[in-house]
Amino acid sequence: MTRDRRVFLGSSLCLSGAWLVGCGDDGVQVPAALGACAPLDDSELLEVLPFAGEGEAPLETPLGAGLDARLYTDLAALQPDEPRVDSDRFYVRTGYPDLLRAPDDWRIAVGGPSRGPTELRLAELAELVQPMGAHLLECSGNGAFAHFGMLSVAEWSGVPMTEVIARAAPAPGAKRLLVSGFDQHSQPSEKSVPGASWVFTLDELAARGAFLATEMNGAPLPRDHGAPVRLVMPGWYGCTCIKWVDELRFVGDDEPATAHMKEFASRTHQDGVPELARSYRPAEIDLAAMPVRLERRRAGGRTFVRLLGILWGGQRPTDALEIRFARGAEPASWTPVEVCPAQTQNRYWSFWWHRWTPPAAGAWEIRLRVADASVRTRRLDSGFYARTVVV
Ligand SMILES: Nc1nc2c(c(=O)[nH]1)N[C@H]1C(S)=C(S)[C@@H](COP(=O)(O)O)O[C@H]1N2
Ligand SMILES: [Mo]
Repeated sequence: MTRDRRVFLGSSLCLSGAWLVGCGDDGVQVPAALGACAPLDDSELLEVLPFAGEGEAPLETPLGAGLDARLYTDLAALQPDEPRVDSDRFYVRTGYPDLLRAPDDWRIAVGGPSRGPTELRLAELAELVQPMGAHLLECSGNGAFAHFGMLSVAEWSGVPMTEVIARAAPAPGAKRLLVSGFDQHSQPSEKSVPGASWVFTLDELAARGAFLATEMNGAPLPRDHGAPVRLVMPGWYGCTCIKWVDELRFVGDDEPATAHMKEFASRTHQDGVPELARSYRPAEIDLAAMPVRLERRRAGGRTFVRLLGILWGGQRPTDALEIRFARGAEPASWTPVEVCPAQTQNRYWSFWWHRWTPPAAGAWEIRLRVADASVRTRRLDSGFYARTVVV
């Protein structure tokens, strides 16, 4: 792990000496005085403990091609003072389509009942590009096989969908928009159906602050992340964040679900595979948390485990995070986890530390929960993000 990602500091970042002061709504809050939260004990690092039973997938290594291309972010390398992941470590799901010959003058076709143009030139949208802040993307197909590395945060610039839609000038009463991206690859996929498009309501796009991104971490969008233009739908799974966007179409209430929506129906927690787009629930990422790095440390002759973890997803911040360490079927209890600095946003992850002294040797399953029944945590509740360590 290098500290390369620090090169971003001071550019578009909003740094401040105090936790939550001096940042606009969209700024990245990097606590300059993280020491007030960081565990400043003078313990000695003995080893970084691996998570058990998560497979052998190599991290931060490009794998496969086309629709099967993957790169898994190494979450154990995260540093709490830098929420963003370098663009070349940001997870990839589907690589740049080898059949895409992107013209310099990229155009997005506009269809459906509209009073406006039949296409939007990216060049004309360029004047509307603005900083959009840090947002997290997670693949709905994330999992232990990838050490949960289909989850990353970047700082984005782009054009708010509300402004794009205004330019596209839909006929009055338009309610839904189909967003499609180029998705033709010469390599047949073993796992995925080609064709990437999702139907959103205009209200959802506006309420979530969706935008067409053209820049990531202060540079033009990298090829594998959708160059020259992709959708970012804050708070929704990555499968809705269409890359290489080449079509916007205003559609009616009876628009069928796309093949892409059907492919991702179960992973976005739909009931079955609905036939109509309007039957799909918002593909929201529920609040979730997991440890990302386990360090065995020693202080004053005693050893303990320090956990670094993340908290992400959900609609509003929580202060009700709890952790449980369970061995086999033995009874286990929940303990509060302090998120420090306190969670203030759900657009990207927050960090937490926890100190744990294993009471006995064995395989311990680590789970988190939110002790607040008003917060939906479907994946946490199902044990999806449970991780195991052998001590
Ligand atoms: N055109 C296109 N867009 C796409 C996909 C795709 O296969 N084709 N995959 C989606 C999925 S499943 C995810 S998780 C995100 C991944 O974005 P990233 O590779 O930039 O992390 O892109 C989405 N956009
Ligand atoms: Mo995904």
